[in-house]
Amino acid sequence: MDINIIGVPIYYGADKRGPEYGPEKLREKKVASVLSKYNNKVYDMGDIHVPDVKDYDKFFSHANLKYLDAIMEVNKNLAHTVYSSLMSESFPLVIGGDHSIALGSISGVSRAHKNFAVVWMDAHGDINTQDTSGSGNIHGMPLAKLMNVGHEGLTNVYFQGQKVKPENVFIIGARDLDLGEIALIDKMKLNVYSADEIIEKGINEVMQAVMNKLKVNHVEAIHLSFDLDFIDAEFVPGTGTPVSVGINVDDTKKALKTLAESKLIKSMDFVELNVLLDKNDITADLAIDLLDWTFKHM
Ligand code: DIR
Ligand code: MN
Ligand code: MN
Ligand code: MN
Repeated sequence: MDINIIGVPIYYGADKRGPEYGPEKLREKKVASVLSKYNNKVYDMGDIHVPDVKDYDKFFSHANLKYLDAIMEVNKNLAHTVYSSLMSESFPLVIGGDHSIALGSISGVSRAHKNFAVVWMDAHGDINTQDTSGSGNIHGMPLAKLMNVGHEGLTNVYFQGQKVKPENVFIIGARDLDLGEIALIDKMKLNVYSADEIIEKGINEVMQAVMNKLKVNHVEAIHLSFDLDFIDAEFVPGTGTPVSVGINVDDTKKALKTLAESKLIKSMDFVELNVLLDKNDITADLAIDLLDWTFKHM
């Protein structure tokens, strides 16, 4: 297949420096040539422009949405880039950057597909709003906005309103949810498979449950949004908000393999590589290994 690598060098959603160097780091690690094995043609489309905003200006347009204007702008441009990529029958691989960029990538996907699923592999739910978030960090909110909950600047990125149906949202690996997030998950009846459930039942059983629901829902495509903190903190020093009692690397690979072999993944985010926190490139090398593994099974 044709793969479009789209870099988004942004840290504004995390309000912590480091993820903005993710795209360059993975290029340095030869991500394009790694993915061009397995008969892929890989096109590095470069980076989405991220405007310069000073730290002291981050609350400029909202008291609990840091860097709101820049994040809206970046995601609008990212959305159209992802949509254009899908229209040219390519696979957009969006490399972050922090997880706020899922807002743009999934908005682009939403314009291209009628009935698609979002598989959100993350220690967090990223389903806060400006009212429930304790941090004001937008990387903890994209999933809420994509379901049309929260600030209208963010729910209306690229086009107005809901981008993904709640029944098609699958959160896997959650173990650090805020109270407001739990309330919204219950209200919208989202499919959540916690880290505890994975540890208890085993990853294969959980992934089978996910695959069954995808089938019942007749989805035509999966957008995979992979946050490195899905993996247990022990194995990912280079991510901004690591959480322990998580998923080991073997189980992560099993989950990615099951999803890839479904042949339904048509687009993907790979986010929250914090280059400044990484130790000896452990997390960057793991990132390359996981991408290699995933595309090998597609
Ligand atoms: C927390 C942390 N729930 C927040 N979220 C993170 O700030 O909303 N998401 N780290 O990736
Ligand atoms: Mn996340
Ligand atoms: Mn996370
Ligand atoms: Mn995050």
